[in-house]
Amino acid sequence: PFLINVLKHPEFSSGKATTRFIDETPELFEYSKLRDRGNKSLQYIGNVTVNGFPGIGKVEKRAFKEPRMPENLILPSKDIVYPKHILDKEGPEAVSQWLKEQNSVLMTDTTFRDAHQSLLATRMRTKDMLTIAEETEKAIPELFSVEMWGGATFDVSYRFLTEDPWERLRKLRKKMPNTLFQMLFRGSNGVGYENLPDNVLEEFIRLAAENGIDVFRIFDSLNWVPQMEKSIQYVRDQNKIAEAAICYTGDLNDPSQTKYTMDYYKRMARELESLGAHIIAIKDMAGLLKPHAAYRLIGELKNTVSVPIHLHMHDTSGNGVYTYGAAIRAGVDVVDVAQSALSGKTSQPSISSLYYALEGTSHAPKFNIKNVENLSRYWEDTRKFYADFEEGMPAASTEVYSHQMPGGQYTNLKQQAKGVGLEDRWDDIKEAYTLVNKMFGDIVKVTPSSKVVGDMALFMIQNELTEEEIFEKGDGIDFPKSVVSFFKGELGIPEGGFPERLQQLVLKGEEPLAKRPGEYKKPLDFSVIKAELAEHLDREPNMEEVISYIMYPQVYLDYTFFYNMYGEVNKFDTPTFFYGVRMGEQIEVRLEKGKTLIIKLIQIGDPDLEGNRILYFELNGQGRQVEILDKS
Ligand code: 3PY
Ligand code: ZN
Repeated sequence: PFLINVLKHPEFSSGKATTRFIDETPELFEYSKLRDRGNKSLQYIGNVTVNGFPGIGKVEKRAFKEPRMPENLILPSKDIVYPKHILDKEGPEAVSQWLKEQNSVLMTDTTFRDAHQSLLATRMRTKDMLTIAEETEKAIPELFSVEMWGGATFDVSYRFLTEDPWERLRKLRKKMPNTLFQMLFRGSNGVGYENLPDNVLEEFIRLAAENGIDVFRIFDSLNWVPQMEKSIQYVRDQNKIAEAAICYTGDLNDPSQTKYTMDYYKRMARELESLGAHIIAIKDMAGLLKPHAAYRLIGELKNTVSVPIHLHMHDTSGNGVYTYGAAIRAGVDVVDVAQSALSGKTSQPSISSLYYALEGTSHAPKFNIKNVENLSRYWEDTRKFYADFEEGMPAASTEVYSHQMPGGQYTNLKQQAKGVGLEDRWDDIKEAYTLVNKMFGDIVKVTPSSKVVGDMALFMIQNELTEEEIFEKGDGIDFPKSVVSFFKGELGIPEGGFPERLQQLVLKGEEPLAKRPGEYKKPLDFSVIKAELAEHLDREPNMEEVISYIMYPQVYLDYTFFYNMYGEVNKFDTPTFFYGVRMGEQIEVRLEKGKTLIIKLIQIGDPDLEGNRILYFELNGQGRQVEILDKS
């Protein structure tokens, strides 16, 4: 391509070029770079057009309309208090204090994280968030925070979206400078599924804070406080808000409950407060907290600790707004909600439903509801781009009170089941999930412990194993890797310990860990890993890249490979990213200011003997061909 640029350059073709022509004409490199970017884009678009997108497969691209942007927003008044400003000026304790002084209930908007993790298998792209980011801050400046990072989004960005999650954070931060950014942090598992050395946790938290995270919701998947202690300290060291979460499970109203009792939650809240939590969260990841239980729990916690209480729940059962109402009457300080068009079912309750439910009461939120409704139209339209990831439940279902599956796991486990050809056995899988929880001694189920239960349930269905058979033939059974790791104590220790007989069958003589898993892990030498990654990348990586590589080595390398092959696929509009282009369709890709690719598909050739097809495009008015292997 470089030579072609030289030949085409007007100065060259006019015959006036000297030997120093190439050195003195840097725009040739620009042409060649742009040409390369164009080629990569055509390769990507050609490939999804012919072969489809992973998880969707090859489907005809539908006609999508441009999402409606909010109109006539009422802008924030001058005297609005942004908790972000309090944090930046006065520190996290001042935010805690401020929260407690508020009469109206505050809200965290989860649309950018948990809502799409729970409804759309975490596939929301940064581009679709950036489009609405400024408007969100303008429309609802009264929010406590926006949850937009962590949980499964980190892994999924790299693995399925070919996006850098750090870039998502930085770009959103720029567009929403006055909003507290909140992330979900899996305690000693960081944003992964396995225990990390303490110095990795510390470095991750430092980088997350530096790139823009203000509130870290820290939980442990077994509610084991020793697994949360370090993370709380590291967040405090950064002068950011350490929100320590207690995962809610079981049913506080059930008189036969002996494990997850009021005393249990109060004891844990006290411990977390004494470790320096600025806020205590009740994290009801499955949506099991019933209204009356919420009223009792929040009331008791408010009398037990002096820090504010933040309630998170999923609306799976359909009782979410009722539960929030009860919690708000009991004095909860903040609740998690999602924009209406991405709320309900396995996601959070709707911000606007809750608004109207509280209207006229002393706790009513202060935001402008028309603004909120206006914003939701954007999400109504944008959600359609992701229709093929809507694997969730069609309507609210009270079955969740039995299977207790977290909202964030529902769509993902369904995808996992589909991956092993078990999508028709979904009802059996849910039943097996309930059974496995009982066999494991009734544990807290949230990433990664929920994944262990899910893996075991899939394993039992796949191998047609009953509970009795597990106990009879357990010695000869090769249990899934995550199950072995769990019984070894690599995720910590569940309340009440492990069920002994099953532990023996799974471990087959191996000794479980006697201490916190992190105690066995030596600090990683970042310079060694940096050098190793530099070899792979052929350049010096930054610390964000090093940390990503530590947490997800293969996923990260695959991402860089894919990125080198296809370039900035994050610049494509979402329908093009998932479905490619239709014959004759013209799309625009704005690479940067003044550099736009205009792409039109002209023709798809028949496959040759190896299955390769030639696709004919117009790229900025010029004919281009790419060869794509048809994998069908
Ligand atoms: C996650 O860890 O990703 C969760 O959403 C847990 O609820
Ligand atoms: Zn959640």
